[in-house]
Amino acid sequence: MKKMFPTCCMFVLVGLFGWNTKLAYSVGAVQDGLVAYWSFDEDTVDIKKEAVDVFGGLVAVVLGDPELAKAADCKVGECILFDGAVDYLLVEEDTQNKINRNWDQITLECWAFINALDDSWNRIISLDDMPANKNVASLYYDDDDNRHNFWVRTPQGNTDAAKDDIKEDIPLEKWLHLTGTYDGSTVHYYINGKLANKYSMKGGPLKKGGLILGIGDRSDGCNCDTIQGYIDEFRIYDRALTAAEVANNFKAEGLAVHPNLGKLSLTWGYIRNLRHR
Ligand SMILES: [Ca+2]
Ligand SMILES: [Ca+2]
Ligand SMILES: [Ca+2]
Ligand SMILES: [Ca+2]
Repeated sequence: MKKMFPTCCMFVLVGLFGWNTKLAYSVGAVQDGLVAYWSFDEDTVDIKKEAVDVFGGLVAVVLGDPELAKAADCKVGECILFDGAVDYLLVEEDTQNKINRNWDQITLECWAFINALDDSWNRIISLDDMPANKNVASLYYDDDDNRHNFWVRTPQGNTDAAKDDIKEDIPLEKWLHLTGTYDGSTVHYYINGKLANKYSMKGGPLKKGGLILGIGDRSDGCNCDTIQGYIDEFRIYDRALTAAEVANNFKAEGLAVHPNLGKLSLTWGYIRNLRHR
């Protein structure tokens, strides 16, 4: 039987012990090495225009007509629904060079719910320098070749999809927590907090120069690698998270809450999610 924690009891507890006791239930995502975090919660998204990274303040411009999906259809608060035609988000404002920089190591992490397969090279997340195509780090799937993986290319080498990918279609219509890490020589690809794929790719750093971040398509918006589905809770780190950290983030809802630092919006977001259980 599923263990329930009724809303009424939660408020009694909050009343008795105050915020700090209740907040001890919250698992926060790792922040060491975090570069940007898009929660895609409604207070961070203007769906006709942009979605804001709540950690670092980067702005993802909205292209096409994706929808802001309601919390009941998402993983943590609200999320973005892409229909496979044109829709994607593009991080082009990068005056601090947080994205267009050398990446000795990298982690891409998000929740994804894929509604339907089509075509090839569908990019859930894609850090790339298209159309040069010399540097790529992408959580991707490919219906034509029945594959998915964390795919990496640097000037020194790239993932051999035929050899290194998971050789089956990405599972449909279920939430998947996807994490790809690359430390310059080895790629780890985790699904739902567990290692699903590991392979050697001795490519060294991704190189600065035209690196842009696409969410739901490759960065040049070819409309040939779009996805049909939802993306929630996207984080990018400048180091390879450990297996234990990935397992932690699989359980996390947002970042760790620090009530004394005044992050009240995260606090209320947490309460809202508890109510939905
Ligand atoms: Ca969300
Ligand atoms: Ca569309
Ligand atoms: Ca394609
Ligand atoms: Ca297929």
